[in-house]
Amino acid sequence: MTTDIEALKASYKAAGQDHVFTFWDKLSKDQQDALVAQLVEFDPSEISTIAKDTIESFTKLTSGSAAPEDSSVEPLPESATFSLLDSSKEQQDKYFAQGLELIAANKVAVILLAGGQGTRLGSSAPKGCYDVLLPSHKSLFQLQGERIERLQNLAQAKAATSSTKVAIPWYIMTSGPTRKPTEEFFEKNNYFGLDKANVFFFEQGVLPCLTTDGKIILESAGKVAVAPDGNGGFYKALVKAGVIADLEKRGIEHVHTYCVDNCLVKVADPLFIGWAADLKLEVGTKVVRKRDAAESVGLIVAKNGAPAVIEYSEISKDLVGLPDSADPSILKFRAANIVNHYYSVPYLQSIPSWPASVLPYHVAHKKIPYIDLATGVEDPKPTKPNGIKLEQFIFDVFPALSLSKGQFGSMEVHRSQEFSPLKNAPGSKEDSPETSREHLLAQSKGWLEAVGATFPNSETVVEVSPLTSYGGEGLEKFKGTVFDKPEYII
Ligand code: UD2
Repeated sequence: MTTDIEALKASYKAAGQDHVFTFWDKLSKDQQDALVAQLVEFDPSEISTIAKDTIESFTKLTSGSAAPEDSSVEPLPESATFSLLDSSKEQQDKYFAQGLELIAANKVAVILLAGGQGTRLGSSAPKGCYDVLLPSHKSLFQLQGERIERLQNLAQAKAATSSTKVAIPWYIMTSGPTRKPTEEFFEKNNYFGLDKANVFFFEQGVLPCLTTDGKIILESAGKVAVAPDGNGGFYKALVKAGVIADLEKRGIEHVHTYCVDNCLVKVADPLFIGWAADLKLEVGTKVVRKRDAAESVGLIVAKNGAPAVIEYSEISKDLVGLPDSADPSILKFRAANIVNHYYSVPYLQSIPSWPASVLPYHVAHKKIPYIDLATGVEDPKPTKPNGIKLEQFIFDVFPALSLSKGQFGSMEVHRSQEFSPLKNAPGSKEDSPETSREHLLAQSKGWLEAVGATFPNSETVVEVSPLTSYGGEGLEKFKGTVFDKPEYII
């Protein structure tokens, strides 16, 4: 397909973005074609409008001149929350059984958010490939794949009467930089034993990086600097990549979506799915108690009566540290977002009807490789942030849901059992490969001690494979076992 170059140039000029053609005449035919292939993907007037609106509102927010939103912010009402910390085992078992039935009926799928670039971790490979140095040296992707396998087996036993093979389809959202290495990793690891017909890779969109006055940045003479459009790009990508259509084709009704870097994530958690299905939620989210006021997590709140998440990068200082009025020893706002969401398929099917305002753009100040338009000199590694990346946040759809109509719910879970994010480089005090390993092994040991196993030597290391146990079940045979060797993988 030949592009009308003059029309393209005119559309970029009309949007004040025609500087992207600064080096046009110096480009080879191939370079010109590559630049055009990028430019036709964007709507320059939309980019300029987003830039204007977003940068203005973000500047107000960070300069403290934004309207004081704090007054309209309260913790989520009890009616919209369910806590594993203070509900009965019977109630939890009931939801778990309900969720497992849904899995056994092939009505549950999983969507993994794996488009992030993990810059803080300092690894160039996709985060899911990361080995947190467990005795088994399993990657995060492998742990997640094996949890799916274990659940399929638990549900298959339940569905023993029917001939249907239980499958939990796994949709993996990547971004440009993570797509190829992720697919290669799955191929190399034979999809961690899963049937590759049930593993589906798709890609989120990208957006141009901008200068702080809203101009598209050229990375080089013939290339626009781009970045993934944020985990909120998930919704557009689901429609564009045909994931919704595939969910419909498979008769899926419930979706679990989660963050790749949480080594404790309960993938397709039957308890979570059963609870959300029982309450007929459109969207559900898991939270943990915030570790401390400084933890880099979003906060699940009620804002003007609707569910919302205030991201750690955008929350006001006074709000984040407010003590609880009833118990000053804990934070008033302590429901930490952990990128662990439930969606009903009917809700996802409504995506094409959403207004653009449902998903605003957020601004992240970043170091962006660029070419100087005046001198033609490239700076591949700026030493300080020189531009902005626009991204959408997956939880920004929450305010469009009604609490009074019961469309949204929040489930509080045990941090030690469900949340240990891998964010920071080795050696960091928190959220590092070392803390991931420590929390995973502590969970395994806790499961075995709960069935009556003993560890005479506190140095003993034991790793329970997800294929052996999903959440601590099926370990009764270790009752009375004395684990006295240095290391076990069971
Ligand atoms: C995320 C949450 C934050 C808190 C924290 C806990 C959002 C917007 N923020 O912050 O509230 O829960 O995690 O760990 O969710 N991703 C993509 N595409 C992108 C960007 C991110 O797929 O363009 C994925 C990424 O691979 C990961 C998840 O989204 O699975 C969270 O991304 P992150 O780790 O960059 O988010 P973080 O830690 O800033």
